[in-house]
Amino acid sequence: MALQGNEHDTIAAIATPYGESGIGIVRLSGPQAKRIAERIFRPRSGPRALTSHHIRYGEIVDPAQERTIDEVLLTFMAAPKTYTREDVVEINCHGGFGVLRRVLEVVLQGGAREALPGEFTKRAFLSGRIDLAQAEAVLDIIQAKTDEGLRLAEEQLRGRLTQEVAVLHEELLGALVTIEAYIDFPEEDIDSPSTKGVVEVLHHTLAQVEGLIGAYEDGEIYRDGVKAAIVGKTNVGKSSLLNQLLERERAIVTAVPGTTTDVIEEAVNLSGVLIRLMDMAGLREPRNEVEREGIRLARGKLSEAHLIILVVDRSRLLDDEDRRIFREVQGKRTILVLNKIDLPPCIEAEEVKEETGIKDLYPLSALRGDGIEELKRGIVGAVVQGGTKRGGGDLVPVNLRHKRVLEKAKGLLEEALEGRRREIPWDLTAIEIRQVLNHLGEIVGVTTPEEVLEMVFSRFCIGK
Ligand SMILES: Nc1nc2c(ncn2[C@@H]2O[C@H](COP(=O)(O)OP(=O)(O)OP(=O)(O)O)[C@@H](O)[C@H]2O)c(=O)[nH]1
Ligand SMILES: [Mg+2]
Repeated sequence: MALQGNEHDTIAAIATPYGESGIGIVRLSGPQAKRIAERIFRPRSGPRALTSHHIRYGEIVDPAQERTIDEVLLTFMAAPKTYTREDVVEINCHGGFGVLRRVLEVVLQGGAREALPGEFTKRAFLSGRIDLAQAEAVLDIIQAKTDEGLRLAEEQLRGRLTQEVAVLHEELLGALVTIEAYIDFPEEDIDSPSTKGVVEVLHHTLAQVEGLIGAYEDGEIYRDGVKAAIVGKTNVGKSSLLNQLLERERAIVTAVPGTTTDVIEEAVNLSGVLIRLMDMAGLREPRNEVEREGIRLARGKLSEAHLIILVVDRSRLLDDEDRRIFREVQGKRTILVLNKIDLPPCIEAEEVKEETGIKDLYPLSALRGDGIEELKRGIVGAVVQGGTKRGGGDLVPVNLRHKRVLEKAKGLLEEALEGRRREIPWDLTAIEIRQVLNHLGEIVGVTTPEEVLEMVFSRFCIGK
């Protein structure tokens, strides 16, 4: 299997990105790390033998030819106080691909093998230093694109989700022990488990699991950004608005209705939240094949958007095309933009609020930029307020893998509750609770199947 390798091997990899940079790092982990390093490292002064957690200055040489490869800083860190809990060596070289490749080569010739993607972190997991949810957090930290995404990942690395899951695990286990004692030793006169007590635990666990599933959706917003679709009929200024929000001329703007046909997606960071803006064709009865296709695409994007930015042209009367769009976005989280306030008004804000039922309204001029800052704040507000069921400061990091596992747990908890209502035999309830416990264990990696581990770690880059 791709990720298995022998866990007693000493692994090595270039841990920094390929390309030119100030420094680049070759990293080793495993029982041979120190021996290999001492073989290829010539300190400028002091003994050849390396001491733990000291940085040494010297050269890496190819021992076969006694040729210097690079001038480096080398750190040896003895197990167990290391990232992997094994002996680790980090060699800080000059950051050129050629240099790093040569250093890695002599390390490999010395007896290490090339690390697989995520293998360092997998070792940290296998050695018990971090659990699976924390290992995933490492990846999220590397991939975080916004401050909020980073905050969430760091929360997870500190074990936030693990703690929440541990509490649920313990409560359920308590219920299971009571039930099993009753099933296993009926002759010992143990009281029948109180249905009420067990049902309470099941209800409470179900509510918590549902809360965590909700937290996934909130977290997704911070992790992957919010998809915001700019919607309206043609010529209302959607592309002009996109350009204003991006502060550059990304989309073509003309006075011809039907200018935009493709979907244009661009991300902008608003107060730490990544907003993925989508500008698209104006929604109307298509005039030709190109527009028909554009509108079909636009409708698809509209349905996947977390937030709709509905644009209305204030300098024109509302018509059937506007109204059809109002109906189309109904039920979605929408904020309203009243554009072209630099022109004489034809409609009142109140009128549009009433027709759309949307209170969140921003008058602006996408031509001149008036009102754009207010809209930016409004977008962030709509996302954060509408998104976080548990309150902004209390996000729990839940990823898609956790969510899938939690959904299985949820289904089983509902079945178990239904079973108690119908007063089925206790051993069936016990089986369901045991399955829920297994699923909760999967989140932190106690009962995680090997394929899942492989999937998690293969998403990492080599060298992490
Ligand atoms: N006066 C004024 N004109 C604007 C404003 N916003 C956009 N326009 C003009 O309205 C016309 C259409 O703007 P676009 O941004 O292309 O509108 P759109 O909604 O993307 O149009 P389609 O792509 O055709 O659906 C252009 O001539 C813009 O300059 C505004 O706030 N004030
Ligand atoms: Mg356009």
